[in-house]
Amino acid sequence: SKRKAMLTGKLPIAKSPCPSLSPYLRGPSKLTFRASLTLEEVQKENPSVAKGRHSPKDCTAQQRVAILIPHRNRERHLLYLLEHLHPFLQRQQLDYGLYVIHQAGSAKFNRAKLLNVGYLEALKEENWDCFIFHDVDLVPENDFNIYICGSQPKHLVVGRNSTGYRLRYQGYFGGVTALTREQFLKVNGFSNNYWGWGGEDDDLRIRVEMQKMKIIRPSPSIAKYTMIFHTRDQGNEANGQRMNLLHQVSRVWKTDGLNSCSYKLLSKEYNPLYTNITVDVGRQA
Ligand code: UD2
Ligand code: MN
Repeated sequence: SKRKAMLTGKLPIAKSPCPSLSPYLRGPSKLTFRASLTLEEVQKENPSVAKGRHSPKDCTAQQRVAILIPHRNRERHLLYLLEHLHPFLQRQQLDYGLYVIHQAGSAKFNRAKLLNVGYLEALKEENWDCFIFHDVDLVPENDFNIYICGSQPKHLVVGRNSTGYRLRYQGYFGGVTALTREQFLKVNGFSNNYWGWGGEDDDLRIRVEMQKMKIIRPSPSIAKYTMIFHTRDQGNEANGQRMNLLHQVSRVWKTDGLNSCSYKLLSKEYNPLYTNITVDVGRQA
């Protein structure tokens, strides 16, 4: 192909690494969510995204980043997230892929297990360096909040509109987090045993701390999100077991996680703006 390139006069030019700070960043933005928005419109606005993936044209990104979004019955939120996240990630000059992990059926929702599935399935396609575990309803407000991984696990949501942009509590690790492939493997991923709302994020924090890793956060002025308004979903009622489970982390983490994540893959669809993985994660024993 080198020969062919010479014949056609197009010399293959080695891309240089992307700059440490993208020149396309804009800073804070006021987000809007238009009721009449359609998927077709968002697709039109992102012609260079295919199968949910995109990489910078004229430089080589430092990391390959997979964005994993747990999902069921939040189509509207997903649409708004796609609308805002794709241009945001492109302005950051990332080499990224977006995965939606959709829980089939009506059993209790299991956010953590869906994210384990996302990690395992995404790695079958590409050796991603970095994973962003991302709620469907959180839209980043400032593109200086860079979606790449660091030497320590990162928590990217310091504040959001609904909590006055303050950290909810010390050690809070919910919403959007960034761990390298190795960091996530080291903690054996999330627990698979949190059915319904709450606790799974604290469980991951405990796993991270047990490995003597330290959670880092961007500055509060940057790590800001808008959470699209919602009430508690049907099928995601608060998990009454969560305190008990949190007391057992140090005992069970080695055998409850990525290495014990069993599921039935029902379908994998390549949409223009994301890969959709529909999975049967079972139900609470
Ligand atoms: C908080 C955390 C979230 C998680 C949750 C407890 C923040 C900003 N987020 O979110 O990360 O720890 O508490 O489990 O603190 N989902 C669906 N369909 C459903 C139910 C949930 O798609 O029927 C997904 C969706 O991606 C959603 C996420 O799960 O954003 C978390 O659920 P939530 O938004 O109802 O919980 P919330 O806002 O309290
Ligand atoms: Mn939410």
